[in-house]
Amino acid sequence: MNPTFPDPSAALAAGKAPLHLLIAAPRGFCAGVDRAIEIVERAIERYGAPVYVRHEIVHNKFVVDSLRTKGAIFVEELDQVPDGAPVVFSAHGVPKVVPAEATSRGLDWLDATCPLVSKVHRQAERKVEAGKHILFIGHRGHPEVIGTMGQVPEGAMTLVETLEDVAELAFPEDAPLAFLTQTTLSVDDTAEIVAALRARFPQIAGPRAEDICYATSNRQAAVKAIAPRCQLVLVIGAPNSSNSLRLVEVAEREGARSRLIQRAAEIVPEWLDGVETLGLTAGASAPEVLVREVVERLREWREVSEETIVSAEEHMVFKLPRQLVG
Ligand code: 0O3
Ligand code: SF4
Repeated sequence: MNPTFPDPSAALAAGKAPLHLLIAAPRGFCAGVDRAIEIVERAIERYGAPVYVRHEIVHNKFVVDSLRTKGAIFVEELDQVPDGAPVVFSAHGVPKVVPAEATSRGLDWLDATCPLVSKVHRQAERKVEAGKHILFIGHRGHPEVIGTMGQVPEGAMTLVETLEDVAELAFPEDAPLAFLTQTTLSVDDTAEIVAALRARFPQIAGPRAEDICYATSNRQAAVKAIAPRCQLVLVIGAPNSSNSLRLVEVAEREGARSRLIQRAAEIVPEWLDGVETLGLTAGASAPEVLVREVVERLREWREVSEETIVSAEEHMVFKLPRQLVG
């Protein structure tokens, strides 16, 4: 809260037109990202550098680069980890074969999979044990999707990305089906896909509550709260960050132009032409320091007033793996 409104006449005298910022809250780091980064930092303290990390710990270059300077080495596959080196699995989760292989090689491994992603993994196993075939709503090729599909035997899960995919499913109406979802999807798109699944397969079993996590839902709702008042919404996040990409879509559906940026330097000054109210948010993997960097950049061009619009409070904290406690 605490909006600071500059004196418009002073701003105009300085040759800078006023720009009002609506900053979404909640934004930025979620509990799963906080935990994943802390796991890497503590692993470096515990084992000494280097500590290997399989895949970007979270999808943010700034975070990855800072951990690299502390002694993390990022690789894509376990076979890039030398024998005897400690390795951390990223927040997005890994197929079951990955920890199994790490164990068989005698590696010290730590799992930074977000507990909310792990919860979906366990649901997948349980549904398959109960004889269900799973329809998994998610984005093909995303590491969380690869990780979740890798919890069950091949052929036990079918990926559904769109309404068209639902229409093309060849299962009989009474097939023993269940659905699960990726944690970082669009709340609105997913609701439509789930409704289409329920219409085609009335007996389909679903999770009791949405698998889309609290942080994803809250960040999308926070964008909905600001975007209708903005001509432009900037989302700080990486192009491979699913949850950040969804925030751009939400802003655009609410009628604002929206751009995904990784750093302040990517802002094109012309984007601000005609913009009086600018929305600002950050994906779950983007640190707050980058939000401040953007605000400072905007201040170089315009007289900026800031207003934070809080649409929810978050108090979630996840426990660290027991190997790192005590
Ligand atoms: O899954 P997504 O691409 O949004 O991942 P990010 O950007 O690293 O954000 C953290 C979310 C996550 C680890 C999976 O839920
Ligand atoms: Fe966990 Fe949600 Fe954050 Fe993903 S976005 S790491 S599921 S809290």
